[in-house]
Amino acid sequence: TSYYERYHSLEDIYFWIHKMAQDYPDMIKVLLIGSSFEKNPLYVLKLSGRQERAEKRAMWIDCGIHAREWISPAFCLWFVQYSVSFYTQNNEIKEILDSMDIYVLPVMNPDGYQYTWTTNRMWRKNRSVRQDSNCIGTDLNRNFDANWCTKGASPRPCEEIYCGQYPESEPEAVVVANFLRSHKDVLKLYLSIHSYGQMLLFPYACSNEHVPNHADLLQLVEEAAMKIKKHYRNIYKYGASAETIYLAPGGSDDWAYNLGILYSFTFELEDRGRYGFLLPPSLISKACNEALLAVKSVALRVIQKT
Ligand code: 0X9
Ligand code: ZN
Repeated sequence: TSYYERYHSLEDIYFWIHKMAQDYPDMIKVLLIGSSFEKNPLYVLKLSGRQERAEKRAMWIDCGIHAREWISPAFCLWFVQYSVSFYTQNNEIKEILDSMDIYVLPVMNPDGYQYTWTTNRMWRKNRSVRQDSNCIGTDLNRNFDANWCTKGASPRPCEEIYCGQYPESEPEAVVVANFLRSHKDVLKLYLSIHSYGQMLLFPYACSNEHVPNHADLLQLVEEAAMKIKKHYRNIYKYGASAETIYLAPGGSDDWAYNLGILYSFTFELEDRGRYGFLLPPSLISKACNEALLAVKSVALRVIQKT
């Protein structure tokens, strides 16, 4: 099996990031955008096509917000490898990379990810410590400033969906929010990769309201889900988060949407619960190929529309 059909430790992923930038100097740049609570670096890979076009737009993909969702960082690695190695052979990925720079954050929660390798495989949150509680960690996908800590999040530090002390109280959330804020004019598409459940979601999760471009977003994920069904005979649910999964405020996708990135999605990859977070390595390639198809489908539509 290839490197991409296995899961990798944080240390391995850091090594891989630098190796990729070295091997593909014309297409990949490494950006250090900040660091985590435990001072692990947060690296973003900037992917660009070889064709320079004026008015280049950009898209963002983050993986590994939740520590135990190992298929998520595995997808970011898969996606980067696919992009650079099929750029010359696959017209779709070429079109995407020539139209948009792609910012990929392979592990948004490095402290939590590392902890799932060393100590507790089912850890979800980051690893921040607070003075008023013995419990550790904030759910980074409840820490953004979108109806922060309302129904669907918890103010109690011991819970899995703890929202943190205030919006952007966590360094990982601040770093990502700052990057998105400073690139908001070029960013047209925001993607956050999670597991599990097989769902293609869009805002809002923080409210039952429909966003103004609901119909447009629905069309994009419906098309992506149809393609997955056709190519891989697998079913993905799709729709607004609040009605498709649950109410969950403080998420990065809703926050990015409100910032003005009007194509904002969360993809929940395989499976539907058989293995859950413990998706075996033998199923990585299928999960990633499905997600890749969805990412390409949505990105190409966004290029047409923006
Ligand atoms: O609850 C979450 O954060 C996500 N599901 S997971 O099982 N991976 O934890 C869903 C995220 C949907 N979007 C927002 N909640 N904003
Ligand atoms: Zn998640």
